Amino acid sequence: CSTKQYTRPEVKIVPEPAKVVNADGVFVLNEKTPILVNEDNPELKQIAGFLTEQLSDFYGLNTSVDVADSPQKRAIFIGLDKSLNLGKEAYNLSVTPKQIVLKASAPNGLFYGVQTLIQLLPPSRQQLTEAVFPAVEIEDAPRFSWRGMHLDVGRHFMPVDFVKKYIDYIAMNKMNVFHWHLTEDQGWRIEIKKYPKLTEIGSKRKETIIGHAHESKEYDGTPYGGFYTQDEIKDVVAYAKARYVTVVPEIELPGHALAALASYPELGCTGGPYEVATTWGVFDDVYCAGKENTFKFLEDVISEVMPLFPGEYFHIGGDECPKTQWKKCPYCQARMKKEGLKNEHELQSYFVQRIEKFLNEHGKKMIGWDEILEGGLAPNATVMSWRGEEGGIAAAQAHHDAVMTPGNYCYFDHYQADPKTQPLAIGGLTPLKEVYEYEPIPKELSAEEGKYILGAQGNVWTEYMKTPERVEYMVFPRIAALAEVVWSPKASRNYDDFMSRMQDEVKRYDALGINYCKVEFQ
Ligand code: NAG
Repeated sequence: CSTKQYTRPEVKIVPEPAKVVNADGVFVLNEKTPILVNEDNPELKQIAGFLTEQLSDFYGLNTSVDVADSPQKRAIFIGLDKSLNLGKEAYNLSVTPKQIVLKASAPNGLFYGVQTLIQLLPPSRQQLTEAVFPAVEIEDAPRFSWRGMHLDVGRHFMPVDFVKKYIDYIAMNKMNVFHWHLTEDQGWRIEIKKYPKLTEIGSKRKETIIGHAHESKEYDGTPYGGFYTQDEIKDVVAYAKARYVTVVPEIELPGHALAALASYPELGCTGGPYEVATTWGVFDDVYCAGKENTFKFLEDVISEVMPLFPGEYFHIGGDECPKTQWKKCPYCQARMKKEGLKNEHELQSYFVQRIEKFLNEHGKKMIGWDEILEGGLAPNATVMSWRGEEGGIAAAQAHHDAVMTPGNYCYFDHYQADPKTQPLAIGGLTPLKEVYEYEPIPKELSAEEGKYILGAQGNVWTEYMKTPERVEYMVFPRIAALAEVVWSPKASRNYDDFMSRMQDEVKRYDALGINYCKVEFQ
């Protein structure tokens, strides 16, 4: 059998690693090949487990994980090596005909190395007695630290099983943030024990608009609802942690709050009654900025939410808060007078700064949509720039961190091809190539200011995505383009090369049963 000839498979990794040096030959794995970790600890074994799982699930190859101090011949060695001094998410991978050695200074890097190893194998499911890895030397590390995907579960609720799949998708693209948009006008989706009506009332709407909200007057007459218990949230957060994904919760304030107001009408300026929204858009009724009760409520809610999410960031929304009610509200006007606030933008800023202070006191960093710049930015806030890049530019110039999510490039609720050929979406047009060509550091910024850009994120608003299948369709393959934008070196960006690697990646989507948009792959 030593004379057996193997063809070396091509290396096609998405996102493209920082440095790839191809070599001759292959490493051949069979069921006897040891998969070794250098420490007898559950975390390393779990990381190796993602490889053994893939081997058995895709190719029917049953391998097992053992412990060994150093690399060995005819084995895959996964070694944590702090003395390497690599960045937390970096890894070095060496595949030679003799052995495979994966090393990193932190488990995060090893996890990404395993993702790369998986991509060296055939993209389709097939029964194998041997798996063939191409010989290659890879040194890899991400360009940005915030590589995010957002999911709006307010407009349409997504079941826990799918949320976990979504986290898998984030991880396989070497992304590391899941921004979970948990509250909306159309539904409050997280159990809060102190305020049970938030889910009893706020998680349900009596019906939903049919078709496009701009032109339709027709409703489906069907009650709709759903929420996550705190136990489910913990389960999802643990699932994400094992995949090196940080979950950033978003509790929206002061706007997009109708579901909360329907549950506790005293939190609005007029006292209601309010109804959980049944159509999409921006609504005038928002939290009252004058009443102390509003702050008491929000601090209570935040106090319950914070311990569920161990990550350092807490997203407070902050977008699209009409000032209509505040202008008429005696409580809001009294607050403005007392605090010496010149206008309602400053009142919003007061609101957000109070919440930031509370979060900071509890060890959390606040992040919000770029409207939090209006009326004065909270002292430590990170800005998520969605109305173009201006918010991110302003934040970075003021030496605040920013995450770029400009609509033109990062809104995956936009059409990805000619709308006439596509199922109904909100509007816009953001084809795969456009996402790929996005540059997160705006040219307006100096090199120093550019350092405040933490990364970028794809946003998935679900007004027009009722099911997980639709979410997948809007997300794939655009997530791969964004992953490369935030992971790979700027200089290696090349759309044709990306598309040639994607030919294999979409086979992987097929094997995983992912419902992706095929327009670029026919
Ligand atoms: C904006 C809203 C969002 C909506 C989306 C649709 C942000 C920060 N706010 O109008 O609630 O679902 O765009 O593209 O995006």
